[in-house]
Amino acid sequence: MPEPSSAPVHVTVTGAAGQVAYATLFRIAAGEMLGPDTPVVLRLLEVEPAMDALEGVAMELQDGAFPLLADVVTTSSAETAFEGTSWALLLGASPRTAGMERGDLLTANAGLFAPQGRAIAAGAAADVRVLVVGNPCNTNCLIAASHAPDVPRDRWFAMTRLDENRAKAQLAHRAGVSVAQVTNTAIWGNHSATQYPDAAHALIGGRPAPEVIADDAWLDGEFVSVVQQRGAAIVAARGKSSAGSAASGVIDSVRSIAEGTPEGDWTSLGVISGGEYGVPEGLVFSYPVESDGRGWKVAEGLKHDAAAQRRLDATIEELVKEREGVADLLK
Ligand code: NAX
Repeated sequence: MPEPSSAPVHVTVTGAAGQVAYATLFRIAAGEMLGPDTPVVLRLLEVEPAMDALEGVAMELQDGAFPLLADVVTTSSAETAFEGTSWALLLGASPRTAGMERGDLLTANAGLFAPQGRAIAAGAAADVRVLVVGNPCNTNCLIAASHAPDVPRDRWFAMTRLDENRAKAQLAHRAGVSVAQVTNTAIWGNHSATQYPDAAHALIGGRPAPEVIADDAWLDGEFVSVVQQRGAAIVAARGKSSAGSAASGVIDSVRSIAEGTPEGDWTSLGVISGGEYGVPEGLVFSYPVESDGRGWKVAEGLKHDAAAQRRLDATIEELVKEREGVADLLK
């Protein structure tokens, strides 16, 4: 195989000894995320107690003998981790422990995402883009971005692509078609049980999903709740949260941002709202996003009926409350 010719792209992964990282790192090293011609340097951040485990991951990455993997940096310093990075994948987060209220979880994570935001602002590459996966990912993204005011607002993303992929898979299964036939599936709002998986605008083989599936009760009921509750269902079945499918969500998100979305289609991403669709400005809200690889915009002109608007209002309300809960921690 010829030597990759271009300069390596630095990719930071936090929570790098965690299970989502374990399912993601080898795919990045294999070129699935940035393509077969782009060498990468992986910059892996963990907390001090997880450094031994992280060394094991680094050894395995070495043993993969990936031609595109130019170097692996392991560190417990955010400054080192984000130095020169073009893609910051924030997978690490404080887990919710027994008896912890959602507010406590938000505060615990603020203590982690504020310094990471500052380190990104201080040391990342000029083209840095940040994808927050660690939960609660929308509000964690908001916190990190608020501590990095000089990093343009359109570089911050929270991951809802896994939810979109789940929704597509449900629609494909129900319609008895390949998932490749399902497009224009949007996740609106928070990556939580209030999210609105939108089948109304989805297309199956180019036709409206409600027309193809012809079962509004299923679309308004089971479809929405299965997607909203899928994370919990995986935990119940597997005893661990979704890691393999989350890794696919990470790879798909980055590729959609970097390579662009197909003509007429979009990807779901939490972005810093500019007020589109009546969402309060500044919330990190998941929208259908169209990318051309250089920039992106929220898909325009989608209409919501009253029931859909109620779902949107519920997820907006939850995100507003989350933002209020961390107001003291925002810059
Ligand atoms: P794990 O608990 O396996 O891994 C998390 C890792 O983060 C741990 O190794 C921990 O040491 C590390 N960490 C904690 N604080 C850190 C810090 N300050 N700096 C660097 N590393 C730190 O969790 P895993 O299953 O990998 O999930 C990672 C996160 O993704 C969780 O917050 C989870 O809730 C979230 N998820 C979000 C998804 C999404 O669609 N947005 C789906 C997958 C996943 O559940």
